[in-house]
Amino acid sequence: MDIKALAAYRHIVIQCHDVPDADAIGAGFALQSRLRSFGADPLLVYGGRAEISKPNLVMLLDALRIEISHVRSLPPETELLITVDCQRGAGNVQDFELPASAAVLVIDHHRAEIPEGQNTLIRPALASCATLVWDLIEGEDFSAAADYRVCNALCYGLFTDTNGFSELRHPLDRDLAELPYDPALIRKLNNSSVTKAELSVIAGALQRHESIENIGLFHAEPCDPNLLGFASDIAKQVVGIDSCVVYCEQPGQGLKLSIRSSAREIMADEFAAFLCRDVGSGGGNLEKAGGFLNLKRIAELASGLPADAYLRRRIRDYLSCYDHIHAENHTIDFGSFPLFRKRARPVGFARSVDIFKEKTKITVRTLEGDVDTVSGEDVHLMIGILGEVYPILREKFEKSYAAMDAPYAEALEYTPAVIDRLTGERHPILPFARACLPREEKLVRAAPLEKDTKVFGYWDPEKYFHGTRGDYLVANEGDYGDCYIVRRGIFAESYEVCAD
Ligand SMILES: [Mn+2]
Repeated sequence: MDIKALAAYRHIVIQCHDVPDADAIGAGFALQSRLRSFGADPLLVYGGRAEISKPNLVMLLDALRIEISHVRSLPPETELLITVDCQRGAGNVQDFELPASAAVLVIDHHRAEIPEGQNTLIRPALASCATLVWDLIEGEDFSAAADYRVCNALCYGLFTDTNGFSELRHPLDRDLAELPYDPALIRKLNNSSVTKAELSVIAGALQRHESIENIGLFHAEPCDPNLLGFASDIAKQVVGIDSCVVYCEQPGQGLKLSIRSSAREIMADEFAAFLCRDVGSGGGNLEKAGGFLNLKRIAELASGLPADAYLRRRIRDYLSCYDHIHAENHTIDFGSFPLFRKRARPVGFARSVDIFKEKTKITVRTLEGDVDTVSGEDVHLMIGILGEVYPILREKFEKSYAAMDAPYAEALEYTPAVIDRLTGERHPILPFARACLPREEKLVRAAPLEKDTKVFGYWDPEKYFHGTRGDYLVANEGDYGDCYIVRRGIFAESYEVCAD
């Protein structure tokens, strides 16, 4: 999406969803600022019944001098309407009348609710719309980091959509969270988010609870989703509750969930994704997650069942559906499973010293998290088949892989980058990457799962592998204790049957 080309429209309106939150405001304001840098002068507006009244948002508008108008109609001369953090046509954004000739653009990070096409940019993998807008506006001649107002508007948007940066999902979210925002401002806004009336909502939620085995379920009055996070942070500390779900209705739309986990057997992000599967979306990290269950989709899937009953049923399903396998102590007869060979597929690698001067402190930003190391002749960077990056010692690399002459040219979901820790600059790896092939043949025993399963491996004391029926339970030939789960699609692509 070319922002400069958009700036050629004369009358642009940027519309946030009704009852705008910090993410909608921040994303809208950043986009407005960038369009202004190209000479356009977009209006920033929202519709709906209520005017912005949350104390932190009023402070935000004031502190960053953001001009946003609560409107009843759009100017008749509007040529381009951009909805941010929402999708024109969806229920949470007022459907204003527009001239037939006007163009419409949708920029959002929620699950698509309207047909996607040329005029939609919808990326649900991102935790905030601020992240998406930041990715759009950052360029050679514009740096959000250099603009106090834009930088803080974006970071606060991400902050509030990720429960204070604790539910960052995508590497881009983590990149944005590192912009030089004003910590005093964010702290002040963050500590002005609850009114006295809302304090009663939190107290009410904590009082109305039930236990489903070791999971606590708490019901809040309809409220701002951030309040759910406050309540769940308290609820998870109760002895005997391994995981908690705090939810409230968003009238006419669905249930908003906040989830916490304090047990190894439940990863909050996986639990959230399970609860929301097929009827919404959920995600987060090991300990904290959030989710949304869409009323319409629940009605399609389980007609007649009230949404809260559906949620209870999913929680019970979660507790009963998994087989647990502990790698160090299982009785599975892997020897009777068919033998497979891992297909040799080229992966990528780059010499760290091709990208950085020797002894530069670097952070390798992977899909899973950050790894710190130092560049040198002995450190290579590997790029796996999913675009995951990790450092490897050259000696180990040479033992395990044969470098090829070809450049590495896989299409990846995420452009892998490595960060210079001193300057904060991101350096892409792909221009330096070459292909290589694993030297050793890897043999495994594998069979499709008959039941949803969690495998607690011995390499990672915190996380587990989880799979559903049809995914593969795999153990390395020669060490059946080293077992794990591989998704069916990846298994079919990566392994071939081997005649024993
Ligand atoms: Mn948002």
